[in-house]
Amino acid sequence: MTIGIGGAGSKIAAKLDNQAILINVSETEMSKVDGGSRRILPTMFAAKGQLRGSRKNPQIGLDAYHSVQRELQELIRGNFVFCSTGGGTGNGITSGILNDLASQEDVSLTDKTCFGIILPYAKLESNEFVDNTIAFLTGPLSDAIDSGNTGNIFLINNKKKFVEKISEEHYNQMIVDSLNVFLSIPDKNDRLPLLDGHIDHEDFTSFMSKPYFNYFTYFNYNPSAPFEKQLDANLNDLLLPPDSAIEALFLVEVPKGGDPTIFYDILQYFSTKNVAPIYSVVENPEVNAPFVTVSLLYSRKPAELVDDFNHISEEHVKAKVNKTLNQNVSLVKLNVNMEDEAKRAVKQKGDSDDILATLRRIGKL
Ligand SMILES: Nc1nc2c(ncn2[C@@H]2O[C@H](COP(=O)(O)OP(=O)(O)OP(=O)(O)O)[C@@H](O)[C@H]2O)c(=O)[nH]1
Ligand SMILES: [Mg+2]
Repeated sequence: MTIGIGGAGSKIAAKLDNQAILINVSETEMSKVDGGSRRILPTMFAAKGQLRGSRKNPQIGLDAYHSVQRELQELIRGNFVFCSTGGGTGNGITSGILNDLASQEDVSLTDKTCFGIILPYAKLESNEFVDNTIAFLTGPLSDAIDSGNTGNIFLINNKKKFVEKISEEHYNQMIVDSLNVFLSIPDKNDRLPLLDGHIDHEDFTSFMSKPYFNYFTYFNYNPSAPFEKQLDANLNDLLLPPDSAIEALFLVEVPKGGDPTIFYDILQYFSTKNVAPIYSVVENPEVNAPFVTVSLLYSRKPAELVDDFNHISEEHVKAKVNKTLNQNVSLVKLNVNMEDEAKRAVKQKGDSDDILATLRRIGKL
């Protein structure tokens, strides 16, 4: 199930899933979204709030979160949440959800929540959107990821929308179409004749339950050309560009009677990156050429995340982003010494299971 929070989150969730639950503090904005099923209107305490939304103030969204906290904690389990980081509602309510996740004990694999997060294009959008985004990325999002309690995070980039002057409706459709290519992987494994490997629903859920950023792309694959070049040439510019992969998953669809061995070169590529992907090869009579869908999971520290966000902005915005960053947070470069970290864990908790848990939490296992 899909949950959409705030303006952007609701519009995208409703397009992705006709059973989506939509959440907005603004009745007016909510009434303009078609589709989805249930709608939740958290209670606002500020006068006139119910009509006007959070007015780009995440604190108002966060306050409203408390009126639906219990219900949302249940609803998000094992589901997919969409929000933008620029406004007040999606940012504020999702910050509440992430703060709660960060303070929970371990969340089980099937209860993990994935997040689709829409980032503003700073060059052409307001300062508040930029400030709110930085506070969100470096605060609640990073804390929740560090706790290991989130599933995959998809960072959706609005740059293309503004640069190519694409209508909101069309851009949302592009995002949803793209997500559907990735999300259809387990169904294709169910439905189509399998030629090699296998990705079943459990494998897919397990991949989606890891607290990393998910970047995926897909393209017609030419088996006689290097995979790496094709991966670079077919960047999915609806998402933030990836960093080096920690884990990967890919599906190769070959035409009827196609060569089922072309995936070995892709495995070879990942082996040079020290990644052992899960994969499968299916025969799809609807494709005319081999088609590959590939997903990379990667990790980012808060400062690097803001840096990524910087890269989608233009030069003159970077100064603005840096200024905000200096005012808001002091970021220490994390140099984790494994031995110190392990000793600290022993001192605190006193048994080796905890050390392993700690190493897992800091992403070293
Ligand atoms: N891709 C996409 N981006 C959107 C859409 N609507 C808003 N945005 C972006 O989302 C950010 C604004 O956030 P909204 O989701 O409108 O704000 P909100 O969460 O409803 O919060 P408030 O309106 O401030 O209460 C900006 O960066 C917009 O460019 C949409 O339909 N699609
Ligand atoms: Mg709104």
